[in-house]
Amino acid sequence: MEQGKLCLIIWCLVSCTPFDTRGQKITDENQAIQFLREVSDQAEIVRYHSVMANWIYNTNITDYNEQKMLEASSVLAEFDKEARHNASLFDISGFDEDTIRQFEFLLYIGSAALSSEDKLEYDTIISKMKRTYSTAKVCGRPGHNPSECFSLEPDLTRILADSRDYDELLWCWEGWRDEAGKPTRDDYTQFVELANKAAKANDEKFDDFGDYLRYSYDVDDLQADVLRLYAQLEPLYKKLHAYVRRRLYQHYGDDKIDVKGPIPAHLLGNMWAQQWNNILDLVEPFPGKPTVDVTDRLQELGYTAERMFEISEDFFVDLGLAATPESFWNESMIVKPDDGREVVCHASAWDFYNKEDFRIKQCTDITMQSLITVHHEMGHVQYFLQYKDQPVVYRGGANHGFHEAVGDVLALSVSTPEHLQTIGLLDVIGDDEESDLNYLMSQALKKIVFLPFGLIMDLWRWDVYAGKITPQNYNAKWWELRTKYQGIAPSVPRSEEDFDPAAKYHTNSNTPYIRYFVSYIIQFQFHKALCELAGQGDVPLHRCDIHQSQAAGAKLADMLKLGKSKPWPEAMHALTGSRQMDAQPLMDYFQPLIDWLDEENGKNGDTLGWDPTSGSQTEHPKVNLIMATVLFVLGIMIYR
Ligand code: D0Z
Ligand code: ZN
Repeated sequence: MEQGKLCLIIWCLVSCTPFDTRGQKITDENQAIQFLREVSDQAEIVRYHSVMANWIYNTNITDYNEQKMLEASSVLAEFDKEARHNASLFDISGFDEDTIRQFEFLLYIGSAALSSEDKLEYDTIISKMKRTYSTAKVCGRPGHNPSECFSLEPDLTRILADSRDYDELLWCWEGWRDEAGKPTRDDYTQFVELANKAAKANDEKFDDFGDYLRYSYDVDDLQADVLRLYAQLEPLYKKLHAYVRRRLYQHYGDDKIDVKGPIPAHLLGNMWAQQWNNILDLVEPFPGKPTVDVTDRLQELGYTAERMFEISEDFFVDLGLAATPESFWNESMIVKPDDGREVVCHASAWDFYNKEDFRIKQCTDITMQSLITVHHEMGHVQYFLQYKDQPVVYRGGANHGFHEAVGDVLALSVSTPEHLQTIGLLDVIGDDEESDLNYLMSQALKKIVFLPFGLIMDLWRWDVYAGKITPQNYNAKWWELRTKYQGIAPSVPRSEEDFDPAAKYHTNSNTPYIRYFVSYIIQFQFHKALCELAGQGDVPLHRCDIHQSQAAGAKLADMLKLGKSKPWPEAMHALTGSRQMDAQPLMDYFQPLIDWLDEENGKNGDTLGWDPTSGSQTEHPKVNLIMATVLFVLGIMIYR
């Protein structure tokens, strides 16, 4: 739509809003409700145009499309600012709880609170970082044509997953960091300054941008909460870590793996070592059993991206949940284009805010991992569909972790060997204890392994926003966290020339990450509750499949329909009976594997944990300084 119409909307918001001429705040609640309704209707239109411009850019990266996207973003920011201003003309103190809640959401507008110049700079920097990441390619692969270049999706992802060649993996790992991480260091530094400015512009009470982002979780101290949860789960991670390290030692040898140290970061099957399921073949507890990874099978059967999305759609619909509209199937981009277009391949789900247009963009690969991602994205779309009739301020997850959990919860059922057999993706499944442990191992490599990574992404950023980590130690602090929590270390020297946090999409795209940590905890709470509703309360949690349970589907839909109209503990209570994040269901799910790991680690005489200094290639400025001094003194002594 024409800029003119958008301007009209904004102008109307300013001047059509009735206000008391004596400068007193408006106390009439009917007027307030009318105002909220108008803002929501107009927000639908302004947002639609901004999302559309974004979509066009993300599915066709060009300078022109970037320009259009930046323009639309600034129109949206002006709109949000006006809405906030007009909301402030009301005295909300005597209003109904729900009216107050809606007003409060209008007050916090993120980066839109910046001046229009700063906002443009902020958007431009993020767009530039995202573009660097999305168009990065690694060339010069040893033994290949020097002009042959590799993109993250699918090339580098596949190499990381499939190769077992130490040096080839390292080339891939280092090359990606050189191309996607390093170049955005200065942009990122500038971004942090503007982000902090935005936090202050929302409300002086925010110390910095991290403080602003944590606020949406509506708890006293989110960092303390997640650290407490992780402390409960860390023993599980360390057991798994020690076991995997032993198996890698057996495969790669003692010159590559130190059985008491951190694990080399490039050997775990994933570019960021955030999930290790791709090396299941190296670590499977009982190798002779039927496999639980259906990648080969999907390829043998000639599966397409469409077919994978249909599998997911069927699972949602069979629970009695909403079907995706026709336009979803026509307008989504579920295959990487081969017409020379550059696109943002990183998967995403889109709500166009007009109650009918919902899309997914994914460079779908024919693998089990990708099938899980399909379910993850379809979970977002299901949430969009369920809350579409809420006012715009309520169209979001009860908290961000809820939004991330929906698809993953369903995938917990879909991934069970029994279910995969039902839909023809596994021929034979073992129903003995050993097969069970193989399956639990593959799940642990996705779920338990993710926890420390899901935590450190924002531990690092929160400290950056707070000024506790500065550009002078960006990378050193990153590796400190990587080693402390994940027990991994780089196998090539890293320095402040590098910028490894930005070799991850969410850093360059400014997407917060603690939502995934939260999701990985609460999805097991949801799974447990749904399994009970599905009449599977007696089945071990890891074998439960809620397939076709109308009771489970209905209760889930009830929670999703709320959007963020109620505080998240209420939404959680309605489904699970609990008002808190709770790690217990996750621990129950994995209990048989944990027992087995105890036994196995005991047999191998392995001690848990790692010496953070052994095997690390990170530069230690203090050590360097001491070395330099020692050499200097020695030099003087010799000279004399
Ligand atoms: C474009 C959001 C979703 C709605 C938010 C509403 C969106 C993209 C992001 C993409 C994925 C890519 C792989 C799966 C999701 C992502 C993380 C963590 C993770 C999660 C599950 C999993 C493995 C890893 C990662 C997403 N819409 N408030 N976001 N996942 O902003 O409007 O599309 O990055 O199995 O590291 O890969 O959450 O879907 S939007
Ligand atoms: Zn997601």
